[in-house]
Amino acid sequence: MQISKSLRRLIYWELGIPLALLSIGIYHGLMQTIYRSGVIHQSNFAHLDYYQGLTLHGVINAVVLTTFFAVAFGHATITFYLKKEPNKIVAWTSFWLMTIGTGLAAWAMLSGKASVLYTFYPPLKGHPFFYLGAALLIVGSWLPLFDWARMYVQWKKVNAEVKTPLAVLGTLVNFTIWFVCTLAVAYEVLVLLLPWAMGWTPTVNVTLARTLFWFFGHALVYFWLLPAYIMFYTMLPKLAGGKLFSDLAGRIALFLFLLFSVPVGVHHQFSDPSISKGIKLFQGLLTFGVAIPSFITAFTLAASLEYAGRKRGAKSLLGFFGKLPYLDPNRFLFAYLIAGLFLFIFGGLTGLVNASGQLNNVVHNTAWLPGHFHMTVAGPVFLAIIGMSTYLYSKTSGKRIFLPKVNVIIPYLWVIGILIFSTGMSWGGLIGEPRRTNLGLTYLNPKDPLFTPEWVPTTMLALAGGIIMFITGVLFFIVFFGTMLRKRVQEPILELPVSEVLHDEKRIPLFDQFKPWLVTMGLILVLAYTPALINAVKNTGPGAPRFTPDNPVPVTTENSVGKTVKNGSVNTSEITGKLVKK
Ligand code: HEM
Ligand SMILES: [Cu+2]
Repeated sequence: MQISKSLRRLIYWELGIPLALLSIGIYHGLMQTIYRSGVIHQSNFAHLDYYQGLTLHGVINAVVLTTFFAVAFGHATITFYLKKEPNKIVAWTSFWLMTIGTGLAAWAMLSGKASVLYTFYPPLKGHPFFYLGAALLIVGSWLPLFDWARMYVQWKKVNAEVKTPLAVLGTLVNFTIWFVCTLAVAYEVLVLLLPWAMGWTPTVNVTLARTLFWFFGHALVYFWLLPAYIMFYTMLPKLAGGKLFSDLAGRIALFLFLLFSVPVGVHHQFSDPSISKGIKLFQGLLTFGVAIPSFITAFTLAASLEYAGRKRGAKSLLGFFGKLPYLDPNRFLFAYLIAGLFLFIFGGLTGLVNASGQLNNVVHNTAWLPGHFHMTVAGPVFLAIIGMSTYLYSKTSGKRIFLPKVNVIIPYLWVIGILIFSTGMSWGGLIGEPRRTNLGLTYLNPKDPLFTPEWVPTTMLALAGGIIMFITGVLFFIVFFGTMLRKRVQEPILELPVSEVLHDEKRIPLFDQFKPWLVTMGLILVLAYTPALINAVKNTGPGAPRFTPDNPVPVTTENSVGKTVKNGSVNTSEITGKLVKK
């Protein structure tokens, strides 16, 4: 379909800005593997410190890129399926809020004032602009939901008996999850962290902050993932040359995500002492609930691919795998999606280890974790994002892809890089190699008494994988930005691959309306989170003063020195004496 120039521009910027920033993210990815393997024994390189780089890496790759993309892709799917464009004032306001927020946070990180990692746990304190930037990015990403919901209600009035297109359902489910979960992090940032970072409140309740963060943080991973799921259900079967096996399966999976995405965040806090065992067990069980939509998806997609392969002449039981268009430059999106799905098998399996209370003790805070999530967020999520960005850009600009044959092998190179990288990280994790640690300074420095030779092969493997990933990342930039520099040769249009459905079940009202699901979502949330939050408020230890990453002594301001801080919390002046640091 034809779309207005304004919407086209919006989509270009929302894809282009985070992809340009991604160059910083990918650079630091490579650097981390270099520091960690002991190739260098420095705390910083090119004026950027390890933790500053790690913060930039996590925030840009996992938060900025994913959020901008979800919004751009949401505009594209809603416009394409509802055949109507979103309100431009809302869409551009959202864009500017996200961009200004990203700019503020980027300034804080690049100037070294917010090396607090993308989880920004207190008592580490970042510059107030970091928190403000994050809040603006989030609020900006909320706005389109209200406009899309309005468009959907109008569409439904005219099409009451028509099933809501799966992609529209997915986008609305995703942004509903996003809206609900970000309320918690907005509260954390605006009520707990900002006043504390400004020095207005002397201490902060660390457990409460962490609990609110993970209320958001786990749902965040589904917010990353659902755009990829939308592509898997509504595009992959078509790209493979077949049909979606069941439309209803997709609907059920999406609604189950609405129920299970948020009330499981405590599985990131299995080691937090203030939260009681019962809540950990309950949320741990709910976590396994997410396995249901995942298996529904795995079987539905496998059946859809089998159908495609058999249509192309496959005969034997698994012969269909050999008949799929893996290297067709005209269907390069297939390559990105199938490569991501392949990585996701390992991402899912390692995730089951993390989610199991006892096993989690073995891998907690080890390199196993980044080994796992580079096969999820840097796997299917990342590949779907970069593949779809190239696709959407090329269609809506009317430009041909630069180096199409390179484009179609990028996802496979990435898979090779990740598999080597994650093998090194996971193996290292199992023999105690910590995450979030610049190992080259000590553990992988032969001159240091802490030198740990067992971690030489594991970190070297991660380095080898990191180099391949970095080179693949550079190839992607050449293809994407090379395409941008080309001349328009076709009519610019908005077009998405649309899969027909093999079993197009008749409309079941329960699976075509939001209300019952939203109510159930609210109920499970209250059940799962009321006790967790009560624990966090009741079992709070001493409130934590502010620390910066470079100093074991808390930051304190002129006027809090010598004054006793509020009830039960530490007296920062006792610890610091007269030391004053701003
Ligand atoms: C060249 C490609 C990449 C390399 C070599 C790489 C490498 C690494 C390494 C070694 C770590 C762990 C550092 C530590 O814990 O000390 C890490 C963390 C992380 N990476 Fe990557 N990565 C790459 C791409 C990506 C992508 C594409 C994403 C997401 C879309 C991503 C998301 C993350 C996140 C969220 C963390 C955790 C940060 C933290 O612990 O605060 N990475 N990466
Ligand atoms: Cu989680």
